Amino acid sequence: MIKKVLIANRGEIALRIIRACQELGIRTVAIHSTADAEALHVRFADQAICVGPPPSKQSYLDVPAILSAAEISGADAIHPGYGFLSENADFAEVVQSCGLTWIGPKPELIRMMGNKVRAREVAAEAGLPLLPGSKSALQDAKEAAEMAKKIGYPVILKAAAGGGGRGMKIVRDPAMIAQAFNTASAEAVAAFGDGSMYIERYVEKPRHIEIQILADKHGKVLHLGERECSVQRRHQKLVEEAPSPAIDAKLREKMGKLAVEAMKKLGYDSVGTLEFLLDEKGNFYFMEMNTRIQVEHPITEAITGVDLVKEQIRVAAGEKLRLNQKDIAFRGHAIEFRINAEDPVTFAPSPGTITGFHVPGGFGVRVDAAAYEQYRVQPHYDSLIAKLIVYGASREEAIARGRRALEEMVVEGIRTNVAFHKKVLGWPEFLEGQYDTRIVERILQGQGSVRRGIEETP
Ligand code: MV4
Repeated sequence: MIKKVLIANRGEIALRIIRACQELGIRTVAIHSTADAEALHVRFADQAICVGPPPSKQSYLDVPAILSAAEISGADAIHPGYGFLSENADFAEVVQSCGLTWIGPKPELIRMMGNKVRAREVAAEAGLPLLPGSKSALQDAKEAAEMAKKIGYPVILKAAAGGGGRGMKIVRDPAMIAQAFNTASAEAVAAFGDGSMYIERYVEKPRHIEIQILADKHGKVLHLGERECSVQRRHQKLVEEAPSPAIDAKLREKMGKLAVEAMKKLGYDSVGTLEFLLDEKGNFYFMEMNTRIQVEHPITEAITGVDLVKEQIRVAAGEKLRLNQKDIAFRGHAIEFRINAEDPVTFAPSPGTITGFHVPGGFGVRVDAAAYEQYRVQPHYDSLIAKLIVYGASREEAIARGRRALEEMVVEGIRTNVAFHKKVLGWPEFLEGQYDTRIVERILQGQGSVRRGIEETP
């Protein structure tokens, strides 16, 4: 087994990983920037090493500094969390070449899924349903136009190196396709250093559904059901729930089985998430795969009782999964609210000192937070300060508990999106479970805020 894990991350996920390690009897090493010297992950880890100044590039993304910290501390494994280096195949490879255990999937799988054109190819070969679109990267604007004509408008151009909504362009008018291709490709070169593009039929009012996978290094692959992540603003998820109100047991089993079979074919060997679009008719299509633990993993933990981070560490250490698919039962309903330090109207980050902080508690409430009273929210990092996860026997109970818990939440001294979450829990289409990825736009229209769809998103 792993003896000492270095956590190459910060914030609530670093704490989440430390807690899992403590329960497994594994020592922990936190790394931190000078700005995070007082952070909870530093205080709760067995050991902490400063790896650089506040900017992420010089600390949480500084590979030589992180590897030196691993060497100095005698860590035998690295957990990357989410964001930062978590989906960097080169980092995973160098971690392994240093003789350390990488707590994540094989680097080649990270690389494969990082290229969205390649991911589409392998997903198709592995039997996952795809939207009509290009089988490989588009050569030029002419090919984009030919493909679009075949697929039928509207279409969406996506950057192979993009993902998570970055580098996409919707095209509704055939007269615009060549220009859209050239602009999008040039933007992709500027953003990712890779102008490769692909094309798909555009789905108008999709829901974002993702399937949680858990696999070991011995060929066993399980699915832990889906998460509904359609409550997003500019590709930032705000509220997630499990199960999805749009998915029944039959569809869950169908999607889960397809995902498991595909992951078996690929030899997937860690936690991972397959993202799908669900259209208005109930058809689902593979979009992309995330090869890391995700922010919203706790809602799956709540309804399955499986500790995903502990399982992720165990399988990385080479242990066989003790769970079987028949042991995975879905019970009750969970909702996660991402509490961000941001202006409720402009959504601009709102750094500063938290002068008052009280988190809700009681039955069915979990708060994963790295903030505390007198904590200073840094401008250098993302604005997530806490995740509130509520669980109930039914969706109605989870919603009522969410309302109650949000009322208990106190964050003073900075601005947050707590009021937005209360609004979601009063929004009829959310309450009915009948919403799609544009729900946030509609909620914000109601309060007269700036609206931008993905058409205008750079
Ligand atoms: C799409 C789409 C409609 N049709 N692809 C955005 C994130 C990335 N993973 C895929 N995305 C989309 N791809 C086709 N063919 C609509 C989106 C999309 C979206 C997807 C999930 C959640 C929120 C979204 C918001 C806008 C657009």
